[in-house]
Amino acid sequence: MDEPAIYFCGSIRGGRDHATRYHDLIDAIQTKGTVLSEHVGYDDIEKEEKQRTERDIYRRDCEWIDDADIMIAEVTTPSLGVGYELAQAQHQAMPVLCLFDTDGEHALSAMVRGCPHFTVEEYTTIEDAITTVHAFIDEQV
Ligand code: 6K6
Repeated sequence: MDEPAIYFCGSIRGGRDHATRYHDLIDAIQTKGTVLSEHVGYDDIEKEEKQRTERDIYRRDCEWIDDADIMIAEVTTPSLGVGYELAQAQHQAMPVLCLFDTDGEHALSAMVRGCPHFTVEEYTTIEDAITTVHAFIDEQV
């Protein structure tokens, strides 16, 4: 695998408290591969995606997950959509890294932390998270 296609997951309707972090992680991931779901880090995702129906968003995101080689999810803010995407990746036997900030307000779901298919890594600084992400991608290529 030369230049992996990476699907990045982060909360949208679950809450945008960590949107800046998603943006920084996406930038860092782009040095190692192609991020299919760049929009997850946009400040104005609601405006960007206003023209699309929810069915269109669902279809497009599922197609991108089908095309992805690796999934990286920032799971600090609980999100139904991210949980759904993680299950899709497991179904496709795709490598999955979940990043969890230990300073967050919520405990991580046991369905994520307990899933043997997912690599769950805790972090406290964005620099640590980026180091973890780069090492995970290097292991897959
Ligand atoms: C319009 C208004 C608010 O959000 C929008 C556009 N919505 C979405 N656009 C693109 N991807 C989405 C959208 N909603 C959910 N997703 C996918 O689910 C992303 O890939 C995220 O990783 C995940 C977020 O799910 P929720 O449940 O937090 O929204």
